[in-house]
Amino acid sequence: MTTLTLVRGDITRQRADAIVNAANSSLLGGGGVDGAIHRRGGPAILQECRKLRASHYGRGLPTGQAVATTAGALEARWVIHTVGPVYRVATADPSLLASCYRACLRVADELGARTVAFPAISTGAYGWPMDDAARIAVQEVRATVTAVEEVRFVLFDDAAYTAFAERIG
Ligand code: AR6
Repeated sequence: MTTLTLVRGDITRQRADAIVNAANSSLLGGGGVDGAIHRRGGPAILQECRKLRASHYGRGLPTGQAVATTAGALEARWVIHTVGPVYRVATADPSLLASCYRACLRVADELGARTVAFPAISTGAYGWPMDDAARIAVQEVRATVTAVEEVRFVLFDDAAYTAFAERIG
């Protein structure tokens, strides 16, 4: 059974088997969570990302998919990179955001990870409304069959924490 837990904090400070990066399809870094992970984790992460681009993702990692690298200097064994959808009112597709959570848990199972820390994917630069993102995240994790024992949502501010807390109940 998977336990869902919540903490307010910085995902780069988490001790977990795997932490999830809200990346972009280039896998070459960016701002927000992505920037923080690469900064704190060091160059080993980017090095593996470049190799993955060369071997598998020349056209970029598609939205909703996930792939793992080393966690470099972070207190985790792996970083699982996923690409959330950009929120646009008329065309926002919740199934793509749900797919990020499912795909990360599938990769975690392949790795043998038992604890996985997630940020609130797509809710920063990609603009997804927090309440809706929390609903999708909690619903999808609960619906996914996985050997992961703890899914920890790591929320950066009070508003995000409250949104997730209301969904978890
Ligand atoms: N720990 C936990 N949560 C954080 C942290 C942190 N250190 N930093 C920010 N957040 P974002 P996205 C929260 O923008 O919306 C990047 O440039 C933040 O408050 O990191 O999926 C990528 O390269 C927000 O609630 O990810 C992509 O181009 C949430 O994490 C793009 O941004 C996600 O914000 C991805 O955008």
